[in-house]
Amino acid sequence: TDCSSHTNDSNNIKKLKRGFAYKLFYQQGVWPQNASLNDYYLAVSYTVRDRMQQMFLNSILSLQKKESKIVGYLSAEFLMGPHLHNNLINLGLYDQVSRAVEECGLDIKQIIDHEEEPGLGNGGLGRLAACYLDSLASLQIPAIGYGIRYEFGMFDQEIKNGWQKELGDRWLQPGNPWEFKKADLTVEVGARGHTEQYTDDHGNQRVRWVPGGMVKGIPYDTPVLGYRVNNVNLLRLWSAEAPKSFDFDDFNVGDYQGAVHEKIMAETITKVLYPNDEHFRGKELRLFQQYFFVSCSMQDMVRIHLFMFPNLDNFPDKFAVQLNDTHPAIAVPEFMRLLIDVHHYSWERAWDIVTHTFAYTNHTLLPEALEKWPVAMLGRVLPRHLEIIYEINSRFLDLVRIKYPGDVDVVRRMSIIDESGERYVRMAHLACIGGYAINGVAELHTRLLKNHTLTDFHRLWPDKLTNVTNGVTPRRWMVLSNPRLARLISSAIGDGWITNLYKLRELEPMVDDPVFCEKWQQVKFDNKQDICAMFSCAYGPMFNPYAMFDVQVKRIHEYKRQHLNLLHIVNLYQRLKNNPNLDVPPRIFIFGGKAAPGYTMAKLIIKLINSIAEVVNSDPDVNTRLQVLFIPNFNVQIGHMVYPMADLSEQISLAGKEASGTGNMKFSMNGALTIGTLDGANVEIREEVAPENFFLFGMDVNEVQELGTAGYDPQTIYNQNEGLKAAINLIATGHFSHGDRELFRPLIDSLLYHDPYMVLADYQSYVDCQQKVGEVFQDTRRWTKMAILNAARMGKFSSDRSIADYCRKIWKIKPFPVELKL
Ligand code: 26M
Repeated sequence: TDCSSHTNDSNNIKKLKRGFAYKLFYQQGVWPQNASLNDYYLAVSYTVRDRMQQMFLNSILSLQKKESKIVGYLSAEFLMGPHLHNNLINLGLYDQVSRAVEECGLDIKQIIDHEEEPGLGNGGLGRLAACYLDSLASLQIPAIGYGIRYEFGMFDQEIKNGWQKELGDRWLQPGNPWEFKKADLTVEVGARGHTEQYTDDHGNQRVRWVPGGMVKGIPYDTPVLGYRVNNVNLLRLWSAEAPKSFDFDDFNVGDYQGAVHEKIMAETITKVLYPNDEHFRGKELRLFQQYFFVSCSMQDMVRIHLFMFPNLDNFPDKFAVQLNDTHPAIAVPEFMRLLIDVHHYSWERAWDIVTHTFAYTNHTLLPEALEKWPVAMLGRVLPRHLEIIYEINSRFLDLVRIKYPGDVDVVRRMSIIDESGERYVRMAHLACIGGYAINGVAELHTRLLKNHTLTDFHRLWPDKLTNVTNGVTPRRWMVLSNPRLARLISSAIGDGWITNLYKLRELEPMVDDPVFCEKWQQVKFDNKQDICAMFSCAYGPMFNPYAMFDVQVKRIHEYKRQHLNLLHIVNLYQRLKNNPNLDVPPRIFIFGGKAAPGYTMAKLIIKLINSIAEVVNSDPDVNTRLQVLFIPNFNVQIGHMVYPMADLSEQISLAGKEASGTGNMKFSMNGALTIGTLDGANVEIREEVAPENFFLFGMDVNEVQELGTAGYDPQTIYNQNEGLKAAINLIATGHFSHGDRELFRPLIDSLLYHDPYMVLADYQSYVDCQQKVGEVFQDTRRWTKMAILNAARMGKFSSDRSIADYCRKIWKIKPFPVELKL
């Protein structure tokens, strides 16, 4: 380092230390010598936040001046993960803050790890929203993420006696230094009541909604940094409050209980995240949660627009509003209501604005996950919106009838209202009709949308449905979580890959450099040792970093087939027991993931993982070569440790069920090889890395379909496959449940008599493929080459590429660099 940057550094470190002391004294109210770790965490975070603030206000200022188009990303979930470390990296302040903290006698890692992560999402969909915010800012696209400030995010998972226990996530308890409450931007949201016609001052017939109650929506803003750019975007999360905090009128007339009750009801709205993904339950509070944050957000965008323009005519030129699945789809009738009832647009002009504003991303094909609200419930909670939905539907079906004269079936199929039994509002149809674009999240997924789930809409509007393959941010999922690998890569090819992941291709020639390969192995080994050290506290020094780390982390779901993984483990266990000389490399099977609290089968799968672990890990005949570990409470923070240490990534869903997957990308970027089916983005990953660098098994979508049509009988497979039969029998006869034959019966019976996700059909192909995986792993040079090529070819799966696709294909927005004027 040259002399001047050195003095700058030490100057800055001095300033940072002064900042910490100032924050400790004035913000936390403690002397440094009495400060707790939490005090220090807050003081460091506030100091970092101050540095962001200049950039943030500056970004808003230049936005207002240039009147650029803005993305409004509407999502019920943002699974951001810890902020401090990410902000330090994006600001380029990690080293300086680390040294400043060290000079205060502390360890930056300790402070970073102290952060209670904002887990405001279930899994894939919520984490995708967070990666997209990172890329939007890094690509200098003005954007606001709109969502819900859940007081309790995703529950914390504990394992007790092998079972999942849920604990409330009190993430706000220690204080959240990253958010700003914006009380002056409070909005009001109505609920229930009725609609009425009236004549306005100009003699026009109008409709208005007379809500039965009101709640206030209060925005909390979290600045979102880009990587080494001056742009700062915004995550704006809404919190519900009662309109009057203490109603003295009611108090005086004696209804004290009533007044307090109303306040409590209002604050229930944003109390807790619903922890079930991929499964729809028609809960009224959930419907109102969705409406609440959508109404707040649409009102907010309208306010911002009218601050700059005289009316809403040009709204679609200034805002692109993305619906992250159908959870915010009520935005379509809400914006219609605002335009017609509040801003007095005609239906036709309002519809033109609305249908040029929204675009909808579909994240699932599972029928049980598609949102459909009972008409009666929607009409009770949102009477005006139901009227508007009926009118949208009636006009839409007129169009369908003109397009397909005489075809009554297509009208039934495409209607927003499902009338096959109890009447429901199909939110996916509303989103398709109310926007200008629809997209799937991987090529295969989009193809299936076109040919099955949304085929009628695709036929009606062939240009509306497009693909944008998901991606993940290499800042968090490589630079932050795998510093050893990031350093090795940068030393070989420079650091341009961090903002242009395609540059990783320059690593390809390195596979022939033995020194580089050895360093690559060393990085993986060190990462594995880290996690061994971490778990030696809980389990003793039992985990062997020389073993293959075979990892499946994701929500527990039958369609993701954690139990297929388990059947292979039991089979391997039996083979090792029968043949102590079996030539297989030592393996640690690692699982992690949460089950929805009401999903009994998923919870039973967790119990089975832990039961198998208990038996296998304590059996000296096998435990030098086979171990099983369930990592409790898998979340973003634990993901930072897990993806970098994996040798093998398990992506084994039944073909056609996983829309994309994003964990698959995180693993490959960190040099894991994939064993996987032709599902979701696996297909594209395999295409990129080349088939010889991907362990493929199982049926493809067509074969799954054919087997389904031909009539699938799992029992035949069971009877014809000795290894499979033995594995299932071992579980069924209580080998892993202290002789209890009932415990796992529901799981066994489901496999034998229904097997909806065709676990048995793919079993042999999976076991054969795992055999090959073991053989290749024993050839370290070959494995390492394959791993390097995997990472080197991950360019496509940066969320920067995804966001660039959205900008070009859907939003029609160009980057908008912000200059820093001090
Ligand atoms: C719905 C209603 C009530 C309560 C919760 C929900 C709900 C919440 C989250 C439903 C689905 C939710 O998430 C679905 C999800 O995460 N889908 C995943 O999206 C990823 C990003 O596109 C894909 O990579 C995964 O394949 C897909 O499963």
